[in-house]
Amino acid sequence: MATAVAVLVSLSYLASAHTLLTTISTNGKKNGLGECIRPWWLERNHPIRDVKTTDLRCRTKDLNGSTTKACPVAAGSTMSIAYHRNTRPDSDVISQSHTGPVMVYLAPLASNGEGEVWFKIFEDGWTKESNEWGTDRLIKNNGEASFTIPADIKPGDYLLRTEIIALHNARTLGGAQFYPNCAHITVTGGGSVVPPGVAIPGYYKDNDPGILYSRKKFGDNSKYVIPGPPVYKGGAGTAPPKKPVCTKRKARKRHDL
Ligand SMILES: [Cu+2]
Repeated sequence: MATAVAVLVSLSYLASAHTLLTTISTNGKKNGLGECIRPWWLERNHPIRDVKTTDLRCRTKDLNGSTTKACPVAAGSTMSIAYHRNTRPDSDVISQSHTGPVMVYLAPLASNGEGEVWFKIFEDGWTKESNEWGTDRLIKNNGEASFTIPADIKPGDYLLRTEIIALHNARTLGGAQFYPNCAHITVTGGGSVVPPGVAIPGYYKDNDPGILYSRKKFGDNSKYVIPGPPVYKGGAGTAPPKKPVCTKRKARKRHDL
């Protein structure tokens, strides 16, 4: 009997050990709970486990975004997101067992996230110096992660897709837990760049080295590969890396470009 109770208690603990995007802070202001965020699932904080489902996109019941408003953000500015286990004000962030990377993507809102439209603007995996995962830092920062909106992207409305991948069961196929959510932002200022994107779902495979992964709970995870494309490194008015083009004048001096 005592054992059965203990099992029930631990099961309910596990069931509530998930997480969701609760707030975003934009232009120096912390928005309200759920403001500019696509409404959560009825199950709210439950993870996605299938990389092929369209729920991997936004984990929302508002599939076309019609009920979600957009928060303005200046291109080149720093904004932040916050994840919590639930929507209560005293909620913690995520179970400490749920270690893994934290990522942020953008896609033009007009695409509704469909097609090869998602480009990554932030990722935080494992760091050797501190032996910490992105989720460890999230827990230390009360659920918050900060990043910069690229300075050179085209202004307009975007879907901001946030994602945590919890790796505690990722050693088996289909064991990784995905915690995506989407917010709507209006990027002001900016430039004219529309960075190349990838499809979500589509780009992630269930046997990607960052998705099917035997996490070392204590020790070196430096071989871990964060899923998805490389982070778009525009920003600060600089153009994305291009093949150097030799003009006639430059070519004489630096034809080895
Ligand atoms: Cu969980």
